[in-house]
Amino acid sequence: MSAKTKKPYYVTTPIYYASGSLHIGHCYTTVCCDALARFKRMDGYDVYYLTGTDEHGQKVQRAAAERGTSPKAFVDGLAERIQALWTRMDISNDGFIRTTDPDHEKAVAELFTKLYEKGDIYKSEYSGKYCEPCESFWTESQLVDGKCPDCGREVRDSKEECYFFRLSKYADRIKKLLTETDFLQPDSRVKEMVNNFIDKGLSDLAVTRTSFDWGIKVPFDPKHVIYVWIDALPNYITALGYGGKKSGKFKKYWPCDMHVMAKEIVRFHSIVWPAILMALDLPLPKRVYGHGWIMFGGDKMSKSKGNVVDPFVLTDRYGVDALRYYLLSSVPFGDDSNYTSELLLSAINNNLVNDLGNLVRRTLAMSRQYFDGRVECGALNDGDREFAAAIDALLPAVREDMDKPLLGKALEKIFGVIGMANKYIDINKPWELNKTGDKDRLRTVIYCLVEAIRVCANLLLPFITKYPRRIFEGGLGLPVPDDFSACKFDANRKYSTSEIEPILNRLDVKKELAELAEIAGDAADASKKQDGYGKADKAKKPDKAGKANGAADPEKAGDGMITIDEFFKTELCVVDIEECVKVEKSNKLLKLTVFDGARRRTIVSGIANAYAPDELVGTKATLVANLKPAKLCGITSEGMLLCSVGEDGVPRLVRPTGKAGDKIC
Ligand code: ME8
Repeated sequence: MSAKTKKPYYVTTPIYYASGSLHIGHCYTTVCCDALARFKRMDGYDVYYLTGTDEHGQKVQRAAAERGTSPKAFVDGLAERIQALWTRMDISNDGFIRTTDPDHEKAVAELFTKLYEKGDIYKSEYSGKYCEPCESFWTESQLVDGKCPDCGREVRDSKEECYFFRLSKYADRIKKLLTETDFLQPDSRVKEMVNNFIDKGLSDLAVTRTSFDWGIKVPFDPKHVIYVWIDALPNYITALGYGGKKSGKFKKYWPCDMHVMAKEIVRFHSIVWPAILMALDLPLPKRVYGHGWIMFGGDKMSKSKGNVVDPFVLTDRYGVDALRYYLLSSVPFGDDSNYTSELLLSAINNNLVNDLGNLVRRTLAMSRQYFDGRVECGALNDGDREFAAAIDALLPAVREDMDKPLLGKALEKIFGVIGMANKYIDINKPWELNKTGDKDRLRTVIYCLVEAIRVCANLLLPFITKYPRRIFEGGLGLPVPDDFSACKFDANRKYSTSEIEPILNRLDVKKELAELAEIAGDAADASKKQDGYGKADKAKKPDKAGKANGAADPEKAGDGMITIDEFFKTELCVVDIEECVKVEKSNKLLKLTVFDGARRRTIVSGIANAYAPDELVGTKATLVANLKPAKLCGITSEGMLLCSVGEDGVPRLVRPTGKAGDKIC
């Protein structure tokens, strides 16, 4: 189908606050949307998948000030880290919006003026309860036990002149939208919104602040800054070019098919956002989906509470497929669920290694051993036909789950057929067929297994991105399909298979738990430092068993300190910079060739604001030599150059003396 005739499908994640490192909670939403986007693309839709960063507001301004850096330099660094995370997680987003993008800022300022001129925004005075971390005003009746209903923290009295959005005007239309259509899913969220907010009376919403200035200024009253939600929510249309000269994407993809977020911001997406769109006379999104939280030791995993799990660490150890699989299969879409290392390891060992990995390993090994990899189909018996029918039924069943969207259920169905294939081996006992010399039957049995693997790997492509590709290219000798057109049992193929690297080797759970617990203690300390608010909840920090109740062992890594042994794991050395060029499409990155006394390495470093490439050639720098290679802007960087960051937020090289290769300690 050509792009012109394909049906558009637009899916979004929330734009994440650029205020600290993201954790597996954010990965959850982004991976779920990615699976949806990949599935829809392969299912014949013209997909636009948007994610991005929410970069204005008091929190960001304060965090930047605490680091002695400008808000812009601060958010630039975080946006880069967040994009690196999405590259790591194989996220196939088509757009990445930052609320500091000039086009977004301009469109929001114009949209604000439009609403003001229409009378839907007016100036008045606000007095109420203010939750600083959430940047939300609340009425007394909305508080839960006198605390912020979203995050449970203390609120303070606050009074301020500000502009209001006339949310109350849209209350009836919003109630109808929520109760008479399937706009908001799952259904449990509708009740929450109607009972907790709409039926209590929708007040007009304060949409500007004068207490800080890191944000989009009200064009006709610049002492006011447009408050976070009316700046953030329109990202879903400004990213498509709404309000700008190039609005082709807006015409094509709006209204959005699926806004996905966790439950704490469903209120903004299902009440405030449709009201803004109604005021702008724009079509409403088709679906808002509020999933549950990943909890950690019974508490919501959050940047500001410090109980985070670092997705870089988990993917370094187990690979991207494992984390994606865990998130998509073990967290029921819609409900809360607890993260534990045990659950992650059991998903890896039981489902990926045992069920999927073993099926592929055994089948490819038998195919090689009995037929030198060449298998074709012979006469099918009743059992084979039943197996083939289950394979044929898979795509429609998975499609139905993806439309709901129930991603875990869809994966369960694919693993159902994988389980069936493992049973098919046990029932048909190929080793006995080999012994008795029934080669025709043996060939057909192996063929049916290869077919099951092919169809399951095809359907797994949206969910886990690496191993199914290896199955196609390495195992089955086939190109990786970009659609589902061949997702049915086909008796007419001629295979030439090869054995492939396993998805993962079986993990020693005890050993992994011990090592993860150690890392979790260190990571929590590090993320607390990065967060910078000094508000990390110590009592909830992961302890050495990965649970949320213990203090770290002072001998090891307590209170942000590391031991001398840990420090000595870092290898630092002097390098000569031999070549240096700017990285295209990046304002900050330089690509350097450095000599470390033994070999030349490519290093990508965010120092373009401090140096012209030419002035670095022939000078020395300090290299972190044993850092795992990482991709930045598509270039693999084989180490990192140490920098000091001054008050202007610009990193400058730490210059050593000595010759290339000299150790620094
Ligand atoms: O709220 N479990 O940004 P944010 C599941 N900028 N999902 C989680 C999670 C957890 N423990 N923690 C985070 C904001 N998430 C605003 C959004 S949109 C116009 C503006 C995911 O950085 C989940 O999707 O706090 C949640 O809604 C989002 O991250 C909150 O991200």
